[in-house]
Order: sequence, then C-alpha cells, then structure tokens
Amino acid sequence: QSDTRKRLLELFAEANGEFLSGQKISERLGCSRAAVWKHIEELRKEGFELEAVRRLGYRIVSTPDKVTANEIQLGLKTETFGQVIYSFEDVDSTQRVAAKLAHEGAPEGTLVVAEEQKAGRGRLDRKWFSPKGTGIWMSLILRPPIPPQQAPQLTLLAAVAISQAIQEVTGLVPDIKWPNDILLGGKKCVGILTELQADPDRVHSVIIGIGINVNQTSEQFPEDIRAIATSLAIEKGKPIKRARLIQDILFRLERLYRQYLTHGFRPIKLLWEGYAVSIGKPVTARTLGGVMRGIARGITDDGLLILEDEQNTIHYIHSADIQL
Ligand code: BT5
Repeated sequence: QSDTRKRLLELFAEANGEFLSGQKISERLGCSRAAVWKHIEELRKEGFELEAVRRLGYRIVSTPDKVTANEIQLGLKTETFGQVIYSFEDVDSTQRVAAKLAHEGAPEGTLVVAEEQKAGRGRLDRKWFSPKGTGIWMSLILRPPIPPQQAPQLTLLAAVAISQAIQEVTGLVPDIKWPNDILLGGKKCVGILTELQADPDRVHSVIIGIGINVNQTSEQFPEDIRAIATSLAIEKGKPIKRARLIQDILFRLERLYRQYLTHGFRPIKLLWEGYAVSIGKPVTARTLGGVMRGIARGITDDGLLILEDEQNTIHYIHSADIQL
C-alpha cells in the first residue's frame, strides 16, 4: 500500500468522476507520467474501471466491490480510523492478525480486513461463518485510555456506529440486541467481538471485531444458521457496496469514539437505547453461570444489562446470550 497510490486515490476522489490529466496527476504526486500509468494499471487489475481519453486524462468510471485498502480509502473521511489498512484475500481470523499487529505496536485506528475468513470466530470460541466476497470481516485496533472493565462500552459504541451506518447506506432501521448483535427483521446480520489486551488497571489495546452479512442470499447460509441469520442484501432486496459501508462505519465510529473519550459513555448510551430491542421486555439470559429469566430494564453506565427477575431482584449481567 504505497503512499503515492493513496494520494492518487485521493485525487480521484476530489475529482468526483471528472477527468484528471496525466500531467496534473504527475505534478501533484511528484512522479513521472510513466509511473502514473503504472499505478493506473495496478488499479485496473484490482477491478477499478478507469477511462483514459487523450488530452483529457483519466477518470474513474466504477469501483469494484472489493474490500482492498484502495477501495476503502477512496473517499474515506476519517483522520485515523482506517488510515492504515491491512487487507487480505483470506485469513484465518482478522482478530488474530489484529491482535498480533497490536502487540507489535500498530497505531490506533489500524484496520485489518479480509474477503474471507477460514476460522472466523464469535464469543466463547464459537464459529463465525465468513464466506468469500459477500460480507465485511474486519478488526479495528483501538488504544483507549480506560480501565479494562469499561471495555464492554466499546461493543455498544460500535453497535451504535454500525447501526447508524446501515441506516444511512440502506435506509433500513436495525435493532440492537444486547450486547453484541444487530438484527434486521429479527434476524442477525451483524456480530461484534471485543477483545482486549490489558493489565488489571490499564488497557493496552482493544480489538473490535465486526462481522456483517452484506450480500449473501439466504441459500448461501449454512443450514444451521439459515433461520436466525440474514444479510443486508436480503433485507434491502439489492446488493450493497461493502467498501462504502466500511467507510461510513469508520467515519461514525471515529466520531462516536472521540465523543466517548471526551464526554464519557452517557451520550452513547442514549443513542444505544434508541436502537435497543430487548429493553422493557421479558428475556432469557444464558450466562456461563446459568440461565436467568426476567425483564430487561436497561443498561448501566458501564454497559451491563440490568435484569429484573420474577422475585423483583435486580441482576447486573456482564456477558450473556439473550433470547427474546
Ligand atoms: C458474534 O459472536 O456475534 C461475534 C462475531 C464477530 C465476527 C467478526 S468477523 C471479523 C472478526 N474476526 C473474527 O474472527 N471474528 C470477528 P456470538 O455472539 O458468539 O455469535 C456466534 C453465533 O452466531 C454462532 O454460534 C452462530 O450461531 C451464529 N453465526 C455464525 N456465523 C454467522 C453469520 N455469518 N451470521 C449470523 N449468525 C452467525
């Protein structure tokens, strides 16, 4: 991922579909016309459709539905999130790669994304189905100055940003199911996995893993999850450009994250409640300690679920699977 290439894509983004002359490009990038041509050829190989017209120069006709660094960075409006991207055709799990990068000192905002995961995972080592080319499988490295027990708030923050982005890009209004699911029509289209590297009093890094079913048809889901899973395309009735959605998610994540660091979890919590489905309703919570039934009363300022059982006792739940 060369710097020149990134600046070339920025130029095309500024040009907004208009022609850019080879001369102008080479001046702005400080490289030769021949080098410009080479970069253009590389973009074409990645599936960018570029028109070249004598005297006018180059213009972007269409961008591929790929989740490469180039695709994501063309038009990305963030300051740090996604400014460094590692993209792969396939990977075991973007979480593992991101954890390794974080350990090696990768800066906040570094994004790992793959077209396919061979060993995508959910919580408690459950499998996350991540087929090639149809979903968003990505992990974002954060380095928040917060104590470890506040890290669950970031799952909720991510859920809000993703829900907003889905709403913006598709027009569909998703529901958030505490703690880490986003649903459309009662079925799961997004799963979030937050993992941290921390000392007892200090977080070194938080890796936000985001899995989104974008363009799968229902036949493409394995039988065991077909009844509970859906994709944005199924709900919307037409395919969605993944890179566009990633850009929107990164933009909103960055904005909410800044707000979170300056004003705390309160404002995020309000937004979260606006999308939450389970609040005020009877739910079953399966935790590692057992099964509990009750009414979900809301979440605490730390992001824990408040559950009131049949004896009117209040329980604070850190982690569970919720059935409505
Ligand atoms: C989650 O776990 O929902 C978190 C999923 C996080 C996936 C991302 S993708 C990028 C990053 N890299 C990774 O390796 N992981 C993260 P959990 O709440 O435990 O839900 C897992 C359950 O969801 C499974 O046991 C299945 O029942 C169901 N499931 C598996 N794949 C699914 C899919 N593609 N869509 C909907 N449901 C699925």
